[in-house]
Order: sequence, then C-alpha cells, then structure tokens
Amino acid sequence: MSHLRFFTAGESHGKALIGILEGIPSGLSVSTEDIDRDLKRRQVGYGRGARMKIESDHAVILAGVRWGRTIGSPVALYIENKDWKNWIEGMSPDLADEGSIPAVTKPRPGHADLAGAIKYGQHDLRNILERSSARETAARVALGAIAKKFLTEFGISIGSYVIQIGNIKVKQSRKKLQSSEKVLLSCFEKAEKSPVRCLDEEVSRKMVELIDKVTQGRNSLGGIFEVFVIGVPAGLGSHIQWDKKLDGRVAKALMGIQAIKGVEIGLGFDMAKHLGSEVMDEIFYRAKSSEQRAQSNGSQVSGFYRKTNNAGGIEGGMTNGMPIIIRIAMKPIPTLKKPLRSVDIITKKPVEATYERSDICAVPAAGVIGEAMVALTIADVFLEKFGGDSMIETKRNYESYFEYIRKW
Ligand code: EPS
Repeated sequence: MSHLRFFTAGESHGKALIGILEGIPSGLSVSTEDIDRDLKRRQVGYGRGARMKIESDHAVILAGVRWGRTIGSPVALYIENKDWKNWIEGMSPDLADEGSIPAVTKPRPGHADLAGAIKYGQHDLRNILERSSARETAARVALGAIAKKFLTEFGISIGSYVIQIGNIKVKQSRKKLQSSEKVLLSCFEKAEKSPVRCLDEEVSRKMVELIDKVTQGRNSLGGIFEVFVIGVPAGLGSHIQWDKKLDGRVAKALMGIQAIKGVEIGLGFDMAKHLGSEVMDEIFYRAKSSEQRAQSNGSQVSGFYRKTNNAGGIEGGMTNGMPIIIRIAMKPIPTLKKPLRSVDIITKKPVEATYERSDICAVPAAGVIGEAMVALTIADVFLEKFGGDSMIETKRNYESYFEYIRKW
C-alpha cells in the first residue's frame, strides 16, 4: 500500500480483534452503523458453523473519528470476541495460566498448523491456528467498510456475488456479466437476498442442497466469487513499474485472504485459449454533449467507450474506465470432521488430524471479505492519484481531473 496503511491484530478466541487504518483524509463521515452493516454481511451465509451463532460482530471506534467525522489521524477500532469468555484461561496472556488447556499437536493438512509450528518454534499448534483463523477477517471487513465509505464519496461502489460452490455453478455468460454496470448491480442485489450470496435463485437452492449433503458427509466445500468495482475513473494504478500495476496489487490483496488460491481479472485464464482479435476490447468514440458528460459517472466521462470488457477494467496495470471485474477461487476449508491422516508433532506417530469446530463452506463470507480488500486497494490507488489530507482537498483534486477527462 502506498498511501493507506492498515494492520490487524487479534486471535480467534482472544479477547478482541483490533484494526488500525492510516491515511484516510479528514472530514469523511464514518459511523459504526456503516461498519456493522458489512460485519453482519460477513457473518451470514449458509454453511457457517456454530461459532457464528455465538458472535454478533460490532465495531467500537477507539480513535481517529470525532463527532462522526475522521480527523486525519489513524482510525482504530476493535471487535469483541464473544466466545472469549469460554477461553479466558486458555487464551490468557498470564504465565500463571500456562497449561490450563491441553496443547494441540495433530496438524490439519491444508492449514497453517505444521508450517507455522516449524517456523515459529511452537509445540502447541494453538499458537499458530488462533491467528491463521479466518476470524481475523472481521477486522479487515471493518476497515474495508471505511474505505468503501470513502470511495462512495466519489461515486465508486464495490460489490460481490458467488458464482460457484463445489461443482454447482451459475451458467451466466461472462460477457454479459462484465460489460454493464446495471447488470453487475442487479447481480449484487440478487446475491444479497440469497442464503449463499449467489446471483441465481435456482442455483442458490442447489448450492444449499450440496452444503447439506457435504455437512452430512463431514466434509467441506470451496467455490468461486466475483468482486466488481464500478464508477472508477480511467488512470488509477500505473504501467511504469511492476509494483504500481493495479492488477498485481488487487491480486496480492485478494490472495492474502485465508484459503484463496487463485485470482483472475476479466476473462483471466480463459483469455489464453483465444486469438488476440477475439478478446481485446475494441475502442470506440462517441462525441458527448456537455449535458451528457455532466450526467456521466467517473468511469464514463470521456467520449471513449468499449462494447466488451474482457480486460476486466484494467489495461497496462491501470483502470481504463470500465468496471473492474475480479474472479476469486477459494479452496475447501481444511478443517474436517472426516479424519485426515497426519502426524503428531511431539510423538511423530501417525494420527488423525485435530478437528476444531469450523465452517463447512465460507464462500459467501469470502465475497464480503474480498470486497473489503478490493476497497482498501482501490482507496489506496485513488489517494495515490488524487492525494489530499482533507476530503475537501481530495474532492478538489478529483474534480479537476474529472474536468480534464471531460475534454477527451
Ligand atoms: C475458523 C474456525 C471457526 C470459524 C472461524 C474460522 O471458528 P471456531 O473455531 O471458533 O468455531 O467460525 O471463523 C470465524 C470465527 C469468523 O468470524 O469468520 C478457522 O479455523 O479458520
């Protein structure tokens, strides 16, 4: 991140999760309701385990916001872990509580357990699994909600929807999904009503059935979701250096979410099998009246336009003014009731891997986490381009660029 910085702290069954976000200009309206809305969206979703019945996530703002507005200092917040009351001695920072619960010694294949234990010299896997747990993503979603709020001030919105769980997938053509802001928003609205955040009602029903079946079989499921960004002006990110390219930055942010194994932008891997003439988004121009230009949003203000969006809104590491479309693959959750073979880290004898209470499928929640990571990344490149220590200053800089783009 070049303009924004953020950190999270906290263990899954510790007292709380903490998030700190630095770099948001002063004067942005922020309320706990804005944050809690996304925290709630992250918690629901068919396939979640018993833990979500215990938690009801709520952000408490500790710093950086006064009388409803940011003041330019780091925004700090915490989210209480309600389950902590069952772990007071087990997760205690006090030496006197050492040994109050047995050590976890049977690493779960696919989890951070074994590699983390070797790396950090730990003989109780709890010292690894507590932080590698996806519980941490609640703090990222809370910070991402602030980034979303910031982007909304510039007409930029972010959403997501699930397109696959296990082998059940939507049949919608990629072309249709990628070209229109209206289609994307309607997919999002449908997904918000689905128990699995899927854009198709019939497919949602089949996904729920599959989750039930897999729960019976004591197994777990992964899937695929898409995150989109609309209203972005052309010119965020840059072609001039590898680490300034927006596609790379977005992919890094998304790959940093627990269990994410792949990220595609636009047509992604499918592009490889096509001829160049089939997948490049041809360029057209339509002269616009000053009235039409005034009504256009950030992405459509110039006269240039495309009829397709195979690039997923990013060319040469920069936004091109089309919606940004990212497809993300999540592996099945590695914590399984069905015993998997492992080796005890103390005795070195073959054992069945530990079963820690877990989710069966967290793809619907992962979409909301993806939105947060994309929001933080886009807010970062936005501030890189427009700067500003106060919202007034950032808006002035943005509007001057907007005026400039109108002349294209
Ligand atoms: C997780 C295991 C489960 C999930 C957790 C991630 O927690 P527990 O072990 O307490 O049942 O519910 O996700 C969350 C708590 C959350 O808020 O998303 C894991 O091992 O990664």
